[in-house]
Amino acid sequence: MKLYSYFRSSAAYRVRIALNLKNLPYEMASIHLTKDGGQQFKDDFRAINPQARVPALKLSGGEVLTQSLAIIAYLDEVYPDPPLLPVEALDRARVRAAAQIVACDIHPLNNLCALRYLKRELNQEQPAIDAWYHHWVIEGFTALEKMLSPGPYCFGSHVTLADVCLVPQVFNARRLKVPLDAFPKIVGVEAACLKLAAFDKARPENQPDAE
Ligand SMILES: N[C@@H](CCC(=O)N[C@@H](CS)C(=O)NCC(=O)O)C(=O)O
Repeated sequence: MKLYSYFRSSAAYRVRIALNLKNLPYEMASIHLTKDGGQQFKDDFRAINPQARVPALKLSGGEVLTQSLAIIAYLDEVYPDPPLLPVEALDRARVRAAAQIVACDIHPLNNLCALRYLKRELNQEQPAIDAWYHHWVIEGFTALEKMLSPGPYCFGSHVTLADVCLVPQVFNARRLKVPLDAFPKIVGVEAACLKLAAFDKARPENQPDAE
């Protein structure tokens, strides 16, 4: 398999974690999201993902999957060991809700293209953009902090999709200097996850394209 990734992309980070948890070997193609005006916009990458975003995962048969949650769901269905969702429907719904706070409610508002739009099209200054960024992380993390029952992972002693989504979002929050003192459970989950090789290997700073 070939993963189109960028070291700092938190959506690609999710997929790297899932691939590692499932012990699946993959090669990596780095798509630099800012160099040359953004390599994601080049025709050769648009041919792989018309949405011009990472991650994309090319399977050994040549099919390409996009959208991190869809890729991770595919991996979980085809390579079920270890599972990324609990057995019970109610528990699954809780895990998915936590994952979706990150993937649907925080990340899209703070994504590179959204921030670029605020700056270029809406002429916002950097302090306003930073305030926007912090606002959506804090709003989402405040809810998540109440929903998690760490032990030591988001929902107990098994890593789930919620952890796979949360750890990259915490990385982003730290990078943009969002204060995390109000979120001890989230910070604790991050610490527990990063002790696992699958998470550690997936960290942005451990990628071949890290800067
Ligand atoms: N919902 C998508 C988000 C993918 C996404 O937006 N990736 C970002 C990096 S984290 C990207 O490629 N951005 C390119 C851009 O903003 O131009 C997913 O989960 O895969």
